[in-house]
Amino acid sequence: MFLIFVLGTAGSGKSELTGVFTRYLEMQGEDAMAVNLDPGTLTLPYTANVDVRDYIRVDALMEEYGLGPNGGLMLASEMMLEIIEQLASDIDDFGPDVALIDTPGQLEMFAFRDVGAKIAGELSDEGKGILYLFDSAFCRDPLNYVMNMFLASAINSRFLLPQVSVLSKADLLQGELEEVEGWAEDPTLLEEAINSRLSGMNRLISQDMMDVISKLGIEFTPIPFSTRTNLGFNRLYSVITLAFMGGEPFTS
Ligand SMILES: Nc1nc2c(ncn2[C@@H]2O[C@H](COP(=O)(O)OP(=O)(O)O)[C@@H](O)[C@H]2O)c(=O)[nH]1
Ligand SMILES: [Mg+2]
Repeated sequence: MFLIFVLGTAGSGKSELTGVFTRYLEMQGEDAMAVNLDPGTLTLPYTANVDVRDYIRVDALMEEYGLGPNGGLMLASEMMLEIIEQLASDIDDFGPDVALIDTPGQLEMFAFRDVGAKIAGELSDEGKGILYLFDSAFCRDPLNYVMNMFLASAINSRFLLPQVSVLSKADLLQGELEEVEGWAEDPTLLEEAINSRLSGMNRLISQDMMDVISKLGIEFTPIPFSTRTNLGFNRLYSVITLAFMGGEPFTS
C-alpha cells in the first residue's frame, strides 16, 4: 500500500484534487481510496473511504469546550495523535494499493505541528510520498511563487519523503499560465521575473530565498493541474508513478 499525502495552503484545492484524482486513478485500473484527515471541514467534495471526522470534529469540540476555530483545531490536532492506530487499521481494512490522504485546510496544522510527521510516520511502514499544491491564486506574482517554493522546501525537510509539486487550479491562470509554467521549468526565467517585476525588500527576499533553495538542491516543477478542465491528470499520473513507484503502477 502506498500513501500519498496531499498538502498545500488553505484553499489550494487539496480536497477537490483528492476526490477527483482518486476517481481518475481508479479509471486507470488502480485500487485507490480517499482518506479525509481534515477534522475541521464541514463538507467534502467526495465520499471519503476513511474519515477522521468519524472520531473528531472541530465544530463539536468548539461547542463542547467553548473554543474558537483555532482553539478547536489545536485541540483536534492533539486528539488526532491518540487515534492514529485506529485510522491506520481503518485504512488497512480497506486494503487499497494507493490512498490519497486529504490533510487539514490549514497547512500549518499538519506540516508544522507534531501531528503531521507522527501521522505520516505511524500510518504505514510501507511507501509514502507527498503531493505539494502550489495554489495558482498565489503564483501570478514571483514573490508569492518563491514563498510557495519555500513552503514546499520546509515540508520536504520536515517529512523527508519523495515529493511531487502540483500547480493547482491552473485554469484560473488563463493567459498567465505560460509564464508561470516557464518559472516552473526554468529557474533563470523566475530570476528574471524577480529582477524585472519586484523591487526593494521583496526583490532581495526573493533572490535570497532562491539562493537558499538552490543550495538545498530541491527541484520543483509544479505540474499544471485543474479539476475543471482535467489539465495535467495524465502527466501527474506518470510523474507520481515514476517518483513513487519507479515507473510501475500502484496496483500490479
Ligand atoms: N477554478 C478551480 N477551482 C478549484 C479547483 N480545485 C478546487 N477549486 C476550488 O477552490 C476552492 C478550495 O478548494 P478545496 O479543494 O476545498 O481546497 P483545500 O482547502 O485545499 O481542501 C473550492 O471553492 C474549490 O471548488 C480547480 O482546479 N479550478
Ligand atoms: Mg480541504
